Amino acid sequence: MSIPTTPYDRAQAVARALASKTNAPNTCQLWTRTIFGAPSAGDFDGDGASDAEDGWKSEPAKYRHPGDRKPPAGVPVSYGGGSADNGHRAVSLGGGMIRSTDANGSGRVATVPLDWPERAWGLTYLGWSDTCDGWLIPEPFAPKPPKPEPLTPDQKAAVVKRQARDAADAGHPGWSARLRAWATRIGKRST
Ligand SMILES: [Ca+2]
Repeated sequence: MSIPTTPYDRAQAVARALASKTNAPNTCQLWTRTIFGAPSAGDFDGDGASDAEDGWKSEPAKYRHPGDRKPPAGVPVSYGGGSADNGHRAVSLGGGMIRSTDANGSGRVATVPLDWPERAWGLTYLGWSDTCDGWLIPEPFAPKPPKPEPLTPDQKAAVVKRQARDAADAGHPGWSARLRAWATRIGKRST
């Protein structure tokens, strides 16, 4: 079974979160899902409010990491509770830091520690998820070192011929002759 993926991967989400400086007050869930390009979770739990707690509850159980205080960079972190029981959502930057709405005063996005919403707002950390509102956040592809192209028989033969010349120059005629014979055998493989 495959699930939809968000248009922004974890690395892009971090960059987008860092670039965001202001927010409409009290729109943490909207801000967070916009960072990932994820859809609305709506009033998932049916309590009459569409808020951050709906976002957390909408994440598939297998993609939730309840209580894990070491979220990777570029995933949503969720908090429960608060005066209106709306909870809170923010974007993990890794290293125990998050990018959060209203964290530098109302309407101002700021980088704060993971437990800041708990200490400042009395919320309870719920965990992080690989998904945002049910959409999987892709991990960026790690750059792979380019694979060297295999040498053709002609190229291999040229390398061995060069070694044969070097051996001759170094005063090893017997070894040079063996290398030349080897180069000839390799060269015959080319088509
Ligand atoms: Ca709700």
